[in-house]
Amino acid sequence: MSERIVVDPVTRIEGHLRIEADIDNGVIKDAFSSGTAIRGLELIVKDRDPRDVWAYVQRICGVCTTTHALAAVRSVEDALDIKIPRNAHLIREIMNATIMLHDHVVHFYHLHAFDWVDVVNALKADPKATSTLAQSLSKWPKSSPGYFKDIQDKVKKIVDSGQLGIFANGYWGHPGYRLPPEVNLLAVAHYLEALDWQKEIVKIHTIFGGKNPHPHYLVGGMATPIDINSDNGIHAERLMHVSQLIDQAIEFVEQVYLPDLQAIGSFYKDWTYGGGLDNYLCYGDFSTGDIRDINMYRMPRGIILGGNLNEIHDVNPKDPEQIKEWIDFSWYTYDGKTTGGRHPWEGETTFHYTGPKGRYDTLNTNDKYSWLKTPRWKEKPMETGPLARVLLGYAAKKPEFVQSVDDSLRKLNVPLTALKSALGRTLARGLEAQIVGGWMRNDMDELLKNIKHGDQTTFNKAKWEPSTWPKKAQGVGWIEAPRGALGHWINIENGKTANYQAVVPSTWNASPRDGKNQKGAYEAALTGTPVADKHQPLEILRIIHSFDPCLACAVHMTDLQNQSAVDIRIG
Ligand code: NFE
Ligand code: MG
Repeated sequence: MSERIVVDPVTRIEGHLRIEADIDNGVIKDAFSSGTAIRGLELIVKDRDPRDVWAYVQRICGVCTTTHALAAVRSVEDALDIKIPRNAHLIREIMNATIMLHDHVVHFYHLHAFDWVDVVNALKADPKATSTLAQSLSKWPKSSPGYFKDIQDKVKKIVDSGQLGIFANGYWGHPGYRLPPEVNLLAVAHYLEALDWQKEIVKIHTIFGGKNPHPHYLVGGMATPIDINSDNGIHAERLMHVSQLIDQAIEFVEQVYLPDLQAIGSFYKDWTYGGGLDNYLCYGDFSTGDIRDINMYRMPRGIILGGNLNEIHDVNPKDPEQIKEWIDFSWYTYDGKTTGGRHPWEGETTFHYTGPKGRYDTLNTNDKYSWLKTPRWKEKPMETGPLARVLLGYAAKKPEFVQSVDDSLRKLNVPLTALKSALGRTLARGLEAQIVGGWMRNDMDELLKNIKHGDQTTFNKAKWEPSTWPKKAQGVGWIEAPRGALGHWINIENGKTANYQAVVPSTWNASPRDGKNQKGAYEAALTGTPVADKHQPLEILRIIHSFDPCLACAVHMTDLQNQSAVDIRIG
């Protein structure tokens, strides 16, 4: 007899995620991922000016705070065949790289590390031994015994107060924690340092996009002008500031984040759970040429099926036979029907809530059970995100990916298959942060060179006026966001937005079953995992957090009549 356990809400994520898992003899036999709250913005942009859409849909999420705006401007520029100036392209690349690094570091330290790191156990560490360990791992200067003693005192004060504050509600002392006290203390110190670091790197957004969260974009380029001799816009001093911030960001990734991943990972090598589907999807991104030239992508593009790295299948978001969102287990209808799949250009956002009313124990997972739709590639479930990108980059034999993966696997002394796990996904995030950091440096150098040669252009106004547009147009804007492949599909009619659909990385990964009863990526990753203590399901958090869920992104639709659809109580 299996027993169903419920984790709701999953914390240290964005949005509302509920996991139900059937446990039999201490092992997860089946799992269900449900988005329990609705919000969002696909309907809001209907009939609006396509040039304004980015500003609305950017508000889908404040975590991947730049990605939806970028996907939106790309979708409109694709529909209207608008080319943007080189400088605007470079600035967008740098801004996308900025969110990638910011998000990965924040995810690791602030949202995920405590699934592996026991804060309370850090009190047992010897600060001197911690210092010796830190100096053996990296040349990062903050590593003296006194420094770690201070951190320990700080943590002790918090623990003694009985109010753990930011450390409250952890499963401290759980047998699943395996790090020696010194590694725990090192990670806690870097948790606190990363809090400071993350507020610095986002200044790149404030300089290029005016603010963060939600920096400004523009269809046809970027909104903030470059004028190196002025006091406004992007002048010389600000460009130097960006340059410095990029160097500092790369330094932190290389001297703190990556060594920590290696140090922590080495103690969990045999905890190999959380792999899952073995199908991986990437749209590709970070073009060194025009953004619609897929041959110039630095980030890989394609599909891996069944873990076969010897064959990469093409992915085309415009092909109606490739990408469809299914609703068989989602609280929606298509044209009055409760099942079926649609390509996003034909997509529809109509609610059909059939779940429990009021308080409930478990969901009826034999029927619709989530506000997320179910995206599938050729009717197959896919994992998207850092692990997908690193495996695709490896399969495509992109030198940076091959070198980075081989190096880190050698250091950990584990095979390539070890990447297909919760910890592998977490490591992949660090590896791509380093790779993307290098691209960001190159793009900034090219931008500085262009400006030095007198090119300050950031906006192409050739097709700004709707009178120059065709009566009907369709476009897709895709991007590799921190959590994976993101697509925005737009239909433009008579100068207005006729339909808009966003299919988001967390929608792929957190999706419920499809019409063929196939599991989504979270559900597959959980299945087969042993759970030591059903009252403290640390293993479930480890696996789910390794995807860095964002349910705000994944369920971006809203009830325009303000009707209550579901009652949620927390605590
Ligand atoms: Ni709200 Fe997002 C990212 C997007 S969702 S965080 O990354 O796009 O998966
Ligand atoms: Mg959507």
